[in-house]
Amino acid sequence: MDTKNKGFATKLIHAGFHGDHTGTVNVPIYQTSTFAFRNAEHGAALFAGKEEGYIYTRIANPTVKAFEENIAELENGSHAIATSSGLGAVSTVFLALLSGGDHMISTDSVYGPSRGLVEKQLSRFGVTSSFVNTSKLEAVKAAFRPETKLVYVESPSNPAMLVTDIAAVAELAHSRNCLLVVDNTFASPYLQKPLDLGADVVLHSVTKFLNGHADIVGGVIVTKERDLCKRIRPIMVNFGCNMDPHQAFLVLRGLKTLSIRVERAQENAIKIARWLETHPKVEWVRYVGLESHPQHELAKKQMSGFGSMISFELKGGIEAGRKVMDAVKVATLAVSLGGVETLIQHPASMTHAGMSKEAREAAGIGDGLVRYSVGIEDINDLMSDLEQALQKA
Ligand code: LCS
Repeated sequence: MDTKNKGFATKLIHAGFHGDHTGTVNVPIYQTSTFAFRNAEHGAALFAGKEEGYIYTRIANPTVKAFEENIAELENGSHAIATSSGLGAVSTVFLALLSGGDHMISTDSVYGPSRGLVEKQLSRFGVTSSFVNTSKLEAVKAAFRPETKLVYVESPSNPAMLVTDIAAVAELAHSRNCLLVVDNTFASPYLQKPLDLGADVVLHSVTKFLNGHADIVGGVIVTKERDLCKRIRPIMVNFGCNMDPHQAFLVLRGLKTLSIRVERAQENAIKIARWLETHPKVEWVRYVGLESHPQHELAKKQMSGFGSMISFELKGGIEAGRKVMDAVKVATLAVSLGGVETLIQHPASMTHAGMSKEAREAAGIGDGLVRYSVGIEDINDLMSDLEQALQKA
Protein backbone atom coordinates (compact mmCIF):
# COMPACT_ATOMS: atom_id res chain seq x y z
CA MET A 1 0.00 0.00 0.00
CA ASP A 2 1.24 3.51 -0.73
CA THR A 3 0.95 5.20 2.66
CA LYS A 4 2.27 8.65 1.65
CA ASN A 5 -1.14 10.34 1.89
CA LYS A 6 -2.58 8.19 4.67
CA GLY A 7 -3.13 9.09 8.31
CA PHE A 8 -0.56 8.62 11.08
CA ALA A 9 -2.11 5.45 12.57
CA THR A 10 -2.25 3.83 9.12
CA LYS A 11 1.40 4.73 8.54
CA LEU A 12 2.34 3.20 11.90
CA ILE A 13 1.01 -0.14 10.75
CA HIS A 14 1.75 -0.15 7.02
CA ALA A 15 4.54 2.27 6.08
CA GLY A 16 7.91 0.88 5.02
CA PHE A 17 7.02 -2.68 4.13
CA HIS A 18 5.42 -3.79 0.93
CA GLY A 19 5.26 -7.57 1.39
CA ASP A 20 7.23 -10.27 -0.36
CA HIS A 21 6.61 -13.32 -2.56
CA THR A 22 5.27 -15.41 0.38
CA GLY A 23 2.40 -13.07 1.23
CA THR A 24 3.76 -12.52 4.76
CA VAL A 25 1.72 -9.94 6.69
CA ASN A 26 4.55 -8.97 9.02
CA VAL A 27 8.13 -8.03 8.26
CA PRO A 28 10.26 -11.20 8.51
CA ILE A 29 13.37 -11.20 10.69
CA TYR A 30 16.20 -11.52 8.20
CA GLN A 31 18.48 -13.12 10.76
CA THR A 32 21.61 -13.16 8.64
CA SER A 33 24.95 -11.43 8.91
CA THR A 34 25.71 -11.59 5.20
CA PHE A 35 24.04 -11.86 1.77
CA ALA A 36 25.12 -14.05 -1.15
CA PHE A 37 26.08 -12.40 -4.45
CA ARG A 38 24.77 -14.00 -7.64
CA ASN A 39 28.28 -13.91 -9.07
CA ALA A 40 31.50 -11.89 -8.94
CA GLU A 41 30.13 -9.16 -11.18
CA HIS A 42 27.06 -8.72 -8.95
CA GLY A 43 29.24 -8.45 -5.81
CA ALA A 44 31.45 -5.84 -7.47
CA ALA A 45 28.41 -3.86 -8.66
CA LEU A 46 26.96 -3.77 -5.14
CA PHE A 47 30.24 -2.57 -3.66
CA ALA A 48 30.59 0.06 -6.36
CA GLY A 49 27.05 1.29 -5.65
CA LYS A 50 26.04 0.58 -9.25
CA GLU A 51 23.29 -1.78 -8.17
CA GLU A 52 21.00 -1.74 -5.13
CA GLY A 53 21.02 -4.72 -2.79
CA TYR A 54 22.31 -6.15 0.44
CA ILE A 55 25.94 -6.92 1.24
CA TYR A 56 26.38 -7.25 5.00
CA THR A 57 24.06 -6.56 7.96
CA ARG A 58 26.25 -3.86 9.52
CA ILE A 59 25.72 -1.86 6.32
CA ALA A 60 22.03 -2.65 5.74
CA ASN A 61 19.47 -5.40 6.39
CA PRO A 62 15.90 -5.74 5.04
CA THR A 63 14.21 -5.92 8.49
CA VAL A 64 16.12 -2.85 9.65
CA LYS A 65 15.35 -1.09 6.37
CA ALA A 66 11.61 -1.68 6.87
CA PHE A 67 11.86 0.11 10.23
CA GLU A 68 13.94 2.94 8.72
CA GLU A 69 11.41 3.52 5.97
CA ASN A 70 8.55 3.43 8.46
CA ILE A 71 10.04 6.00 10.85
CA ALA A 72 11.21 8.27 7.99
CA GLU A 73 7.58 8.53 6.92
CA LEU A 74 6.29 9.04 10.47
CA GLU A 75 8.68 11.96 10.99
CA ASN A 76 8.02 13.42 7.53
CA GLY A 77 11.70 12.96 6.71
CA SER A 78 13.43 11.67 3.64
CA HIS A 79 15.75 9.00 5.11
CA ALA A 80 16.45 7.21 8.38
CA ILE A 81 19.44 5.43 9.91
CA ALA A 82 18.72 2.92 12.67
CA THR A 83 21.34 2.51 15.38
CA SER A 84 22.15 0.08 18.17
CA SER A 85 20.99 2.52 20.88
CA GLY A 86 19.73 6.05 21.36
CA LEU A 87 23.17 7.15 22.43
CA GLY A 88 24.50 5.48 19.28
CA ALA A 89 22.20 7.81 17.33
CA VAL A 90 23.41 10.88 19.27
CA SER A 91 27.11 9.99 18.87
CA THR A 92 26.72 9.10 15.17
CA VAL A 93 25.13 12.48 14.43
CA PHE A 94 27.77 14.41 16.37
CA LEU A 95 30.67 12.46 14.83
CA ALA A 96 29.21 13.05 11.37
CA LEU A 97 28.47 16.75 11.69
CA LEU A 98 31.28 18.03 13.96
CA SER A 99 35.07 18.13 13.54
CA GLY A 100 37.92 19.32 15.73
CA GLY A 101 37.69 23.09 16.22
CA ASP A 102 33.90 23.17 15.83
CA HIS A 103 31.53 24.40 18.53
CA MET A 104 28.03 23.21 19.36
CA ILE A 105 25.17 24.60 21.43
CA SER A 106 22.89 22.27 23.39
CA THR A 107 19.95 22.33 25.77
CA ASP A 108 21.47 22.21 29.28
CA SER A 109 19.04 19.65 30.70
CA VAL A 110 19.56 16.97 28.05
CA TYR A 111 19.81 13.30 29.01
CA GLY A 112 22.96 13.15 31.22
CA PRO A 113 25.05 10.79 29.05
CA SER A 114 24.31 12.86 25.89
CA ARG A 115 25.96 15.78 27.68
CA GLY A 116 28.74 13.53 28.98
CA LEU A 117 29.46 12.40 25.42
CA VAL A 118 30.11 16.01 24.38
CA GLU A 119 31.88 17.29 27.48
CA LYS A 120 33.97 14.22 28.30
CA GLN A 121 34.57 12.54 24.91
CA LEU A 122 34.15 14.97 21.98
CA SER A 123 36.14 17.56 23.93
CA ARG A 124 39.17 15.21 23.62
CA PHE A 125 38.95 15.72 19.84
CA GLY A 126 38.76 19.51 20.03
CA VAL A 127 34.98 20.01 19.89
CA THR A 128 33.80 22.79 22.21
CA SER A 129 30.28 23.25 23.54
CA SER A 130 27.88 25.58 25.35
CA PHE A 131 25.03 24.04 27.35
CA VAL A 132 22.34 26.67 27.77
CA ASN A 133 18.65 26.95 28.62
CA THR A 134 17.38 26.70 25.03
CA SER A 135 13.84 27.60 26.11
CA LYS A 136 15.26 31.15 26.34
CA LEU A 137 16.00 32.36 22.80
CA GLU A 138 18.31 35.07 24.13
CA ALA A 139 20.51 32.41 25.72
CA VAL A 140 20.73 30.53 22.41
CA LYS A 141 21.52 33.73 20.49
CA ALA A 142 24.28 34.68 22.93
CA ALA A 143 25.93 31.25 22.68
CA PHE A 144 26.74 31.39 18.93
CA ARG A 145 30.40 31.73 17.97
CA PRO A 146 31.97 32.00 14.52
CA GLU A 147 32.90 28.29 14.76
CA THR A 148 29.43 27.07 15.85
CA LYS A 149 28.20 24.33 13.51
CA LEU A 150 25.36 22.63 15.31
CA VAL A 151 22.50 23.30 17.71
CA TYR A 152 21.17 20.31 19.63
CA VAL A 153 17.79 20.57 21.31
CA GLU A 154 15.95 18.09 23.48
CA SER A 155 12.30 19.14 23.80
CA PRO A 156 10.70 18.34 26.15
CA SER A 157 14.01 17.82 27.95
CA ASN A 158 14.96 14.99 30.27
CA PRO A 159 14.05 15.42 33.12
CA ALA A 160 13.50 19.19 33.58
CA MET A 161 10.70 19.12 30.94
CA LEU A 162 11.94 22.33 29.32
CA VAL A 163 10.21 23.10 26.04
CA THR A 164 12.24 24.83 23.31
CA ASP A 165 10.70 26.79 20.43
CA ILE A 166 11.95 24.52 17.64
CA ALA A 167 10.86 26.78 14.76
CA ALA A 168 12.52 29.84 16.30
CA VAL A 169 15.77 27.99 17.08
CA ALA A 170 15.79 26.52 13.55
CA GLU A 171 15.60 30.04 12.15
CA LEU A 172 18.40 31.24 14.41
CA ALA A 173 20.60 28.24 13.55
CA HIS A 174 20.03 28.54 9.81
CA SER A 175 20.71 32.29 9.81
CA ARG A 176 24.19 31.36 11.13
CA ASN A 177 24.75 28.44 8.73
CA CYS A 178 24.29 25.91 11.52
CA LEU A 179 22.26 22.71 11.53
CA LEU A 180 19.52 21.99 14.06
CA VAL A 181 19.28 18.48 15.50
CA VAL A 182 16.31 17.64 17.77
CA ASP A 183 16.07 14.71 20.17
CA ASN A 184 12.35 13.89 19.89
CA THR A 185 12.42 10.97 22.34
CA PHE A 186 10.06 12.50 24.94
CA ALA A 187 7.37 13.52 22.44
CA SER A 188 7.55 10.85 19.70
CA PRO A 189 6.42 11.75 16.16
CA TYR A 190 2.82 11.21 17.25
CA LEU A 191 2.97 14.42 19.28
CA GLN A 192 5.70 16.49 17.62
CA LYS A 193 7.36 16.61 14.20
CA PRO A 194 10.57 18.65 14.48
CA LEU A 195 11.40 18.37 10.75
CA ASP A 196 8.11 20.12 9.92
CA LEU A 197 9.10 22.85 12.40
CA GLY A 198 12.42 23.46 10.60
CA ALA A 199 14.90 21.00 12.16
CA ASP A 200 17.39 19.30 9.84
CA VAL A 201 17.78 16.07 11.78
CA VAL A 202 15.61 14.35 14.37
CA LEU A 203 16.72 11.46 16.52
CA HIS A 204 15.28 9.07 19.09
CA SER A 205 16.11 6.66 21.77
CA VAL A 206 13.89 3.97 20.20
CA THR A 207 14.15 2.22 23.57
CA LYS A 208 11.41 4.55 24.83
CA PHE A 209 8.03 5.41 23.24
CA LEU A 210 8.73 4.06 19.74
CA ASN A 211 9.30 0.53 20.98
CA GLY A 212 7.21 1.05 24.10
CA HIS A 213 7.62 -2.32 25.80
CA ALA A 214 10.93 -2.04 27.68
CA ASP A 215 12.36 -5.08 25.91
CA ILE A 216 15.06 -3.62 23.63
CA VAL A 217 17.56 -0.77 23.41
CA GLY A 218 17.75 1.03 20.06
CA GLY A 219 18.08 4.36 18.32
CA VAL A 220 17.29 6.10 15.06
CA ILE A 221 18.23 9.23 13.12
CA VAL A 222 15.90 10.79 10.52
CA THR A 223 17.10 13.45 8.10
CA LYS A 224 15.06 15.96 6.20
CA GLU A 225 17.30 15.78 3.14
CA ARG A 226 18.96 12.86 1.39
CA ASP A 227 22.36 14.62 1.40
CA LEU A 228 22.47 14.76 5.18
CA CYS A 229 21.71 11.05 5.34
CA LYS A 230 24.63 10.46 2.96
CA ARG A 231 26.90 12.33 5.40
CA ILE A 232 25.63 10.49 8.48
CA ARG A 233 25.09 6.87 7.37
CA PRO A 234 28.80 6.06 6.71
CA ILE A 235 29.59 7.09 10.30
CA MET A 236 27.08 4.55 11.64
CA VAL A 237 28.64 1.89 9.38
CA ASN A 238 32.26 2.84 10.20
CA PHE A 239 31.69 2.98 13.95
CA GLY A 240 29.64 -0.20 13.79
CA CYS A 241 26.60 0.89 15.78
CA ASN A 242 23.96 -0.67 13.52
CA MET A 243 20.58 -1.90 14.73
CA ASP A 244 20.20 -5.66 14.44
CA PRO A 245 17.27 -7.35 12.65
CA HIS A 246 15.71 -8.77 15.81
CA GLN A 247 15.71 -5.32 17.43
CA ALA A 248 14.11 -3.89 14.29
CA PHE A 249 11.39 -6.55 14.30
CA LEU A 250 10.44 -5.73 17.90
CA VAL A 251 10.39 -1.98 17.23
CA LEU A 252 8.15 -2.51 14.21
CA ARG A 253 5.79 -4.50 16.41
CA GLY A 254 5.83 -1.88 19.17
CA LEU A 255 5.33 1.00 16.73
CA LYS A 256 1.98 -0.34 15.52
CA THR A 257 0.35 0.75 18.80
CA LEU A 258 2.28 4.02 19.34
CA SER A 259 -0.74 6.27 18.91
CA ILE A 260 -3.04 4.34 21.22
CA ARG A 261 -0.32 3.83 23.83
CA VAL A 262 0.55 7.53 23.87
CA GLU A 263 -3.13 8.54 24.02
CA ARG A 264 -3.83 6.28 26.98
CA ALA A 265 -0.63 7.18 28.86
CA GLN A 266 -1.20 10.92 28.50
CA GLU A 267 -4.81 10.54 29.65
CA ASN A 268 -3.40 8.98 32.84
CA ALA A 269 -0.59 11.56 33.06
CA ILE A 270 -2.79 14.67 33.03
CA LYS A 271 -4.94 13.28 35.85
CA ILE A 272 -1.88 12.38 37.92
CA ALA A 273 -0.16 15.72 37.24
CA ARG A 274 -3.25 17.73 38.28
CA TRP A 275 -3.65 15.67 41.43
CA LEU A 276 0.08 15.94 42.33
CA GLU A 277 -0.13 19.71 41.95
CA THR A 278 -2.60 19.85 44.86
CA HIS A 279 -0.78 17.28 47.00
CA PRO A 280 0.57 18.59 50.35
CA LYS A 281 3.82 16.57 50.05
CA VAL A 282 4.67 17.99 46.62
CA GLU A 283 6.53 21.28 46.18
CA TRP A 284 5.90 21.66 42.44
CA VAL A 285 5.08 19.61 39.35
CA ARG A 286 6.52 19.94 35.82
CA TYR A 287 4.20 18.50 33.20
CA VAL A 288 3.91 20.29 29.86
CA GLY A 289 0.12 19.85 29.91
CA LEU A 290 -0.29 21.91 33.11
CA GLU A 291 -1.09 25.63 32.81
CA SER A 292 1.61 26.19 35.46
CA HIS A 293 4.34 24.87 33.12
CA PRO A 294 6.45 27.89 32.04
CA GLN A 295 6.27 26.91 28.34
CA HIS A 296 2.74 25.46 28.34
CA GLU A 297 1.53 27.81 25.58
CA LEU A 298 4.51 26.95 23.38
CA ALA A 299 3.94 23.22 23.99
CA LYS A 300 0.31 23.70 22.90
CA LYS A 301 1.55 25.35 19.72
CA GLN A 302 4.24 22.92 18.64
CA MET A 303 2.93 19.62 20.05
CA SER A 304 -0.37 17.90 19.38
CA GLY A 305 -0.51 16.46 22.91
CA PHE A 306 1.48 16.61 26.14
CA GLY A 307 2.79 13.08 26.56
CA SER A 308 3.26 11.13 29.74
CA MET A 309 6.47 12.34 31.41
CA ILE A 310 6.11 14.09 34.76
CA SER A 311 8.82 15.50 37.02
CA PHE A 312 8.00 16.66 40.53
CA GLU A 313 9.88 18.01 43.51
CA LEU A 314 9.02 16.61 46.92
CA LYS A 315 8.87 18.92 49.93
CA GLY A 316 11.26 16.69 51.91
CA GLY A 317 14.09 16.77 49.32
CA ILE A 318 16.31 13.78 48.68
CA GLU A 319 15.26 11.78 51.78
CA ALA A 320 11.57 12.07 50.88
CA GLY A 321 12.44 11.03 47.33
CA ARG A 322 14.17 7.89 48.55
CA LYS A 323 11.19 6.96 50.73
CA VAL A 324 8.72 7.40 47.87
CA MET A 325 10.83 5.33 45.50
CA ASP A 326 11.18 2.56 48.05
CA ALA A 327 7.43 2.57 48.78
CA VAL A 328 5.88 2.37 45.30
CA LYS A 329 4.47 -1.02 44.34
CA VAL A 330 2.63 -0.51 41.02
CA ALA A 331 5.28 1.80 39.54
CA THR A 332 8.67 0.16 39.10
CA LEU A 333 11.83 1.82 40.41
CA ALA A 334 13.91 1.81 37.24
CA VAL A 335 15.51 4.13 34.72
CA SER A 336 14.24 4.40 31.15
CA LEU A 337 10.78 5.66 30.21
CA GLY A 338 8.07 5.65 27.58
CA GLY A 339 6.91 2.07 28.03
CA VAL A 340 3.52 0.58 28.82
CA GLU A 341 4.67 0.16 32.44
CA THR A 342 4.97 3.08 34.84
CA LEU A 343 8.55 3.77 35.97
CA ILE A 344 9.88 6.05 38.69
CA GLN A 345 13.46 7.21 39.22
CA HIS A 346 15.64 9.82 40.92
CA PRO A 347 17.72 11.74 38.31
CA ALA A 348 20.26 13.26 40.74
CA SER A 349 21.45 9.82 41.89
CA MET A 350 20.67 7.87 38.71
CA THR A 351 20.37 9.16 35.09
CA HIS A 352 22.05 12.53 35.77
CA ALA A 353 24.52 11.45 38.46
CA GLY A 354 27.40 11.98 35.99
CA MET A 355 26.77 15.76 35.94
CA SER A 356 28.26 18.01 38.62
CA LYS A 357 25.77 19.20 41.27
CA GLU A 358 26.21 22.81 39.99
CA ALA A 359 25.48 21.79 36.38
CA ARG A 360 22.45 19.79 37.54
CA GLU A 361 21.07 22.68 39.55
CA ALA A 362 21.67 25.14 36.71
CA ALA A 363 19.70 22.76 34.49
CA GLY A 364 16.78 22.62 36.95
CA ILE A 365 17.53 19.12 38.26
CA GLY A 366 17.33 19.46 42.04
CA ASP A 367 18.28 16.73 44.51
CA GLY A 368 14.62 16.08 45.37
CA LEU A 369 13.41 15.80 41.78
CA VAL A 370 11.48 12.63 41.00
CA ARG A 371 10.82 11.53 37.41
CA TYR A 372 7.67 9.58 36.76
CA SER A 373 7.03 7.94 33.36
CA VAL A 374 3.32 7.20 33.25
CA GLY A 375 2.28 3.91 31.69
CA ILE A 376 -1.07 2.53 30.63
CA GLU A 377 -2.07 0.74 33.84
CA ASP A 378 -5.44 1.51 35.46
CA ILE A 379 -5.40 5.09 36.70
CA ASN A 380 -6.91 4.14 40.09
CA ASP A 381 -4.09 1.69 40.75
CA LEU A 382 -1.44 4.26 39.81
CA MET A 383 -2.95 6.99 41.97
CA SER A 384 -3.54 4.84 45.06
CA ASP A 385 0.01 3.50 44.71
CA LEU A 386 1.50 6.99 44.54
CA GLU A 387 -0.72 8.21 47.38
CA GLN A 388 0.42 5.48 49.79
CA ALA A 389 4.04 6.13 48.75
CA LEU A 390 3.71 9.91 49.25
CA GLN A 391 2.29 9.29 52.74
CA LYS A 392 5.64 7.75 53.64
CA ALA A 393 7.62 10.78 52.42
N1 LCS B 1 17.93 10.74 24.46
C1 LCS B 1 17.05 10.80 25.49
C2 LCS B 1 16.12 11.96 25.60
C3 LCS B 1 17.03 9.79 26.44
O1 LCS B 1 16.15 9.87 27.45
C4 LCS B 1 17.95 8.71 26.32
C5 LCS B 1 17.98 7.61 27.32
C6 LCS B 1 18.85 8.70 25.25
C7 LCS B 1 18.80 9.72 24.34
C8 LCS B 1 19.83 7.57 25.04
O2 LCS B 1 19.15 6.45 24.57
P1 LCS B 1 19.56 4.92 24.84
O3 LCS B 1 20.97 4.77 24.39
O4 LCS B 1 19.42 4.70 26.31
O5 LCS B 1 18.59 4.16 24.02
N2 LCS B 1 17.34 7.91 28.52
C9 LCS B 1 17.31 7.16 29.59
C10 LCS B 1 16.73 7.57 30.80
O6 LCS B 1 16.24 8.68 31.03
N3 LCS B 1 16.80 6.60 31.67
O7 LCS B 1 17.46 5.50 31.16
C11 LCS B 1 17.83 5.80 29.79
